Amino acid sequence: MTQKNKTLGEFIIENQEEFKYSSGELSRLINSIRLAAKVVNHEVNKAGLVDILGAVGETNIQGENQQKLDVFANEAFIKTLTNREIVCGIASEEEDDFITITGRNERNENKYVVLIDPLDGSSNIDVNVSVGTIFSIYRRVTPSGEPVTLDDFLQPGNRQVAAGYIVYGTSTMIVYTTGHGVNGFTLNPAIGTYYLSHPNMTFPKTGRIYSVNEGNYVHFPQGIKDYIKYCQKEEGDRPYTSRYIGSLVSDFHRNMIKGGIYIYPNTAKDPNGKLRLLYECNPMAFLAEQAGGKASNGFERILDIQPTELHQRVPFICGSSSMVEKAEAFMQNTID
Ligand code: AHM
Ligand code: MG
Repeated sequence: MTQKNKTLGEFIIENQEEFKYSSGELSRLINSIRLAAKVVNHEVNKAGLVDILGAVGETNIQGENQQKLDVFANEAFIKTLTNREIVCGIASEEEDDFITITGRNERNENKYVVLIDPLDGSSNIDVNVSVGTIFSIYRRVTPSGEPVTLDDFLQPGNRQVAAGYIVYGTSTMIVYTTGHGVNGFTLNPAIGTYYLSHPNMTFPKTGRIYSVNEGNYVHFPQGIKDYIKYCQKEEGDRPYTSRYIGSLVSDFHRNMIKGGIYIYPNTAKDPNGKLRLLYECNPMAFLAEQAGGKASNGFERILDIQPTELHQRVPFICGSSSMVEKAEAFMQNTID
C-alpha cells in the first residue's frame, strides 16, 4: 500500500507505538475526534440550506431543533469525548468553566484533558467561507482517582501530547501531531473515510504571504507596523502578498503549505490580542513547531508561556521560521 492510500484509522494504529505512554488511549481519543469531526462536517455543509431546513431556534421538518453551528459543534465534540473512558476533563471556548468527567463508576481514573475551540472563525459560516475546529490534548497532572482541577488545564503548551485542527474548506481535512511531525488527512465524503493526503507537512523556511487584519493597523504596536511596512517594501522578493481569511485554521493551513506568517497582535484596545492561548495559540504553535515553523508573542515562545487563566489571550505571531524571526526582531527593536 502506498502512503497515500492509507486511511486515518490505519495510520493511527500503525503509529501508536511512537507515543511514549502507548496504551492505545491516545489513539482512541484521536479516533473519537475524527468521529465528531465527521458529524460536525455534515452539519457545516448544510449551513447554506438554512432557509430550507429551518433557522436557528426553529424546529425543522424532522422535528429536530435547529442550533447555532458553534453550539452544535461544541455539543458534538463534548458528547463524543465524554462517552469513552479516556478523558477526565474538557475546556471549551464555548464554556465558561471546564467540564469534569468522572468516568466509569465515578472513579476519576481517565488520563487526558482536552481543550477545544469547537468552531473557530464562526463569523465566516453565514458567508460560506472555511471554518475550523482546534484541539489540544494533555495528560492530567492531578492524581488519578481525584476530580480534575484547573491545574490540569493550565499547563504550558510544551506539555501537549497531541494537537490538531479540522478545516471545513473546499474539502474537509484533519491535520494533527503527536509530537512526531504533522500529517494531514482528507475526508472522502462519499464514503466517510479520511485518507493520508499530506504526509509530513512542513512550513517552508520562508514565504511570501503575510496574514493580518490590517484594518486594525493604527492600533498595532510599532514593531508590527514596521514589520508590515517591511513586507510591503519593494526589495528582493518583496513586496509580499497579503492574504487574510479571518479563520485562523484556514490562514494557518494555507501558510503552512505555501510559506507565510499569521499575525494577531496586541492592540491599544486589546492589550493581549484576541486569540486564546489554550484553545487557539498553543495547539497551533505545537503544530507549527512540529512542521519546522515558529510561534511567538513577539518576545517569547508561545509554548513556554505559563497560563494563568482558562480563557487567557495572547498576541500571536506564527508561521515560517525566518518570517517569525524577522517579525520578532522588529518587535524587539533589534533590526539593523
Ligand atoms: P472566534 O474564536 O470568535 O471565531 O475568533 C477567532 C478568529 C480567528 O479564527 C481569526 O483569525 C480571527 O478571529 C479573526 O479576527 P478579526 O475578525 O478580528 O480579524
Ligand atoms: Mg476561536
